[in-house]
Amino acid sequence: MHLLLLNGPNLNLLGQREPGIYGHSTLSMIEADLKREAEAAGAELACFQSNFEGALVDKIHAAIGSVHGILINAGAYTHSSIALRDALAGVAIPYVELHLSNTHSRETFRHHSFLAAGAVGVVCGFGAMSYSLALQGLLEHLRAQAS
Ligand code: CA2
Repeated sequence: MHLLLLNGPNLNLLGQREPGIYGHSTLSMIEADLKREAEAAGAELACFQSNFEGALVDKIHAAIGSVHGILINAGAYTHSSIALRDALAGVAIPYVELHLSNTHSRETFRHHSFLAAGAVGVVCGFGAMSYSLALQGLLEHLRAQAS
């Protein structure tokens, strides 16, 4: 089973700024932990972060035919990007949307997600653990689909 973790703009700064909101873990730490967790569950996880919307769209397109499921923290693009929504709908690969923070307890502009409607599920508010919970949810969904 091949999975892809996508992280959007500014998430490369994790662990270096605003630890009160986003925690102390760096993105590399989160990615390494999640790769181990995926491997233990018999899956392989590739990771990609970009601050560019088009680069994320290209990565989603490149997943056609080789990736079974996507985990995505699109950062601020969650609340603005019809391009990412269309790309995810276009490739028709099951995906889970996730966020470190509880976007619903923050500014109102973070309450709407352009990606949530097409997602298998959405996880938010558990810090770095959101990644792990999203992985578990995606694996469970893919296993149920396969059986
Ligand atoms: O809570 C999340 O995971 C978010 O996707 C993070 C985005 C924000 O725009 C979303 O509303 C919710 C922001 C990522 C910014 O990451 C930083 C990390 C450290 C320091 C500064 C920014």
